[in-house]
Amino acid sequence: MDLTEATARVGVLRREIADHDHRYYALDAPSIPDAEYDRLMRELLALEAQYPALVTSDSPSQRVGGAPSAAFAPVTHAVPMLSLGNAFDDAEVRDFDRRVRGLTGEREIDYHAEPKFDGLAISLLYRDGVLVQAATRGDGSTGEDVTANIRTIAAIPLRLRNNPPALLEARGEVFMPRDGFARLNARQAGRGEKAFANPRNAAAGSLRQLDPRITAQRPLRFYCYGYGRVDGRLPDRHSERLDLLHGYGLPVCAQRQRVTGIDACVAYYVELGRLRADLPYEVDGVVYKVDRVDLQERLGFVSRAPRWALAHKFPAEEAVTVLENIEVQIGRTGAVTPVARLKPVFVGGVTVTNATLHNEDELRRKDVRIGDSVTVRRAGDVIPEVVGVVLERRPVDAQPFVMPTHCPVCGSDIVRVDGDAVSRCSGGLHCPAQIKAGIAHFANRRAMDIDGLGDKLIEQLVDRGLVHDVADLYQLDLPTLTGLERMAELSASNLMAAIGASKQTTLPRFIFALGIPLIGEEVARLLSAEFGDLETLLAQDWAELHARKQAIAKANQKARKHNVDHPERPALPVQDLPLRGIGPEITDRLSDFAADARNVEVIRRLLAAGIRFADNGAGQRNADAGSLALAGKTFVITGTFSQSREVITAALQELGAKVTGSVSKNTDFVAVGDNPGSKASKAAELGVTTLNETALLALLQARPGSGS
Ligand code: 5U1
Repeated sequence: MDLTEATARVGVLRREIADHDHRYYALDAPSIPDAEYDRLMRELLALEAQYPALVTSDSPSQRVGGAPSAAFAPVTHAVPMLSLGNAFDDAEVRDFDRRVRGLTGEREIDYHAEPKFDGLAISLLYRDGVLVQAATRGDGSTGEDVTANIRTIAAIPLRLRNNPPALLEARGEVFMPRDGFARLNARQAGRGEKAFANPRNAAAGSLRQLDPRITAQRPLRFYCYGYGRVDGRLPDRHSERLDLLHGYGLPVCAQRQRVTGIDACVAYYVELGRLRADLPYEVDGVVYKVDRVDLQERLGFVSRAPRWALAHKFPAEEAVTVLENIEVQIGRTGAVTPVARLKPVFVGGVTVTNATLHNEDELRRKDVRIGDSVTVRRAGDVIPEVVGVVLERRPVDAQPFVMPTHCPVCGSDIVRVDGDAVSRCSGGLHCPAQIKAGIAHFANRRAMDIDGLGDKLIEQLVDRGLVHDVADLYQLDLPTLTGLERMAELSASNLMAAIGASKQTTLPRFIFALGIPLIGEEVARLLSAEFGDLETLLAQDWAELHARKQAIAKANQKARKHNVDHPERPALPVQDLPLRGIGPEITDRLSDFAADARNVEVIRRLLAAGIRFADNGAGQRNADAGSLALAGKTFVITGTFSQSREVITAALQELGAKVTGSVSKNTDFVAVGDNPGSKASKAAELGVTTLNETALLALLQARPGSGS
């Protein structure tokens, strides 16, 4: 291609890439697959490498980040960047509305309600539609020039569209979405670098990099929520002004809403609070703005905050408190989880007194000691966790934790088998803690779904000797239940109905409910699809099956070699490789389970109680699978780890991840152990995030309920 053709082609590619960025980030409506986008970008990069004179500063190729600088230059804001007054309850919100109505003389106010993103305020200056300067808020009058870093954020257009005014200063928030934050921290751990405490810190740290090439690798996003200087006429309402900015190509959050009156504001707040944990990014509240700009102008400002806007804050998701003690909890498979007993602290909307420390290694890594001040996090419905220690507040007599040698519930030895990430109580079904946890797992929403059978009730049922195993649940009657503490007649009959309803289930749910180690929901689905019914599954001769599997794999390998050598007469592959995705560790656990007469007897009693399977669930995805921590993520495993590949696969699948055999652009993570194969280099080539063993375990253990 000669220079003239290359110039034309580069122009086309830049427009196409900018269009796709706009569709993806501003319209939330991508129109091509990632691989096709990457192909366009690679073509542009190749042409620019061939003809360096064609490189321009607004080329999408320049998002990779330029040379590092020594410092950030100060930038004076022509229009000060204001802060917001806060409200923490409804009464303060209603006071605000009363003030607004009083000062404007309006009977009712139209507000614009928006999520308050937990990131960093940024000003973007566009001249003739081209991004020329980006600055942080700083003290509101003077910020720092972060143009080089901001230019690396693909969500921020380098050039506006649709005839923007000659000068336009857009304002908004740069933030890091939750999934990108998790990936970044896994990568940090993999490199032995410090993890970021939360997405806000990660976003701030990423923007304050002197080397834009580092910022370029950070998954930052941007939403525009306002403006500073704008030459030219603007609509009369804030909501319409944001529509206009959106039309110029700036991403504006779709969750915003124009509402009338303060009751509608509060309803918006309640609804966003409900959605909060499921949003792809963190929000710390809602911002209400008077929508009519003439009223905004009449209201003006007081001490650097507008009288026409208010931040209605959500309860904080993190708080600092004192860790008063560390005790251990025993899970259904005997896993010992250290639990922090905390000085009560209000966090994430509830008072928290306990938080998980995950396991002994995690506790050591964070160097948590009794007496420390710790940061506790509770987001959404997840189990509160200790995020880290506030070292500056460590008292001199802070005590390191010593792992008990015996189970605090049944007195059996606590053992840690080589290669196991956790210590376990060796008491098995003699340990009441394991029995209770097993029953709670059985009753879980994703297993037999027995509504109303909570931990306190299970505790009473086991401690009073009314239930020894899960089959006993189906022998309970109404008089027994009403005789329990805090059990009214209505709750008892509801529970009886829930137990009755649980008898009609599916085979995957039932297999999962049995709580066999390593058998998560995904493996349970594979097993039911493979074997079709429980009897066949339990009657398997696993050793024979493995031998068959190996023989088939060998025959197929031979056939592949034959096909290469003799393409003219290819051999047919041996079909029907049994036990796909299920290897010897899982089947060992299954055969151990099936070999234990007590388990067979429990199953017999469960079936005798009337448990029936509607279908084998083959090909059916669990309705709740999407809510799992790694749902939708694809992993590839290469190399050797301290735990077998199968154990790792099962743990990933239990969190909703898919584990595949080859690396592609669609792979989210490649777990790289010792002596990795070509998959590791393929990951590097495609820019897929890699995780070493520490990072992988951190990812698995950061999830409540994993590893137990
Ligand atoms: N969504 C949103 N966040 N936020 C932060 N809007 C918004 N507006 C702000 C700030 C500081 O300030 C203007 C009201 C001045």
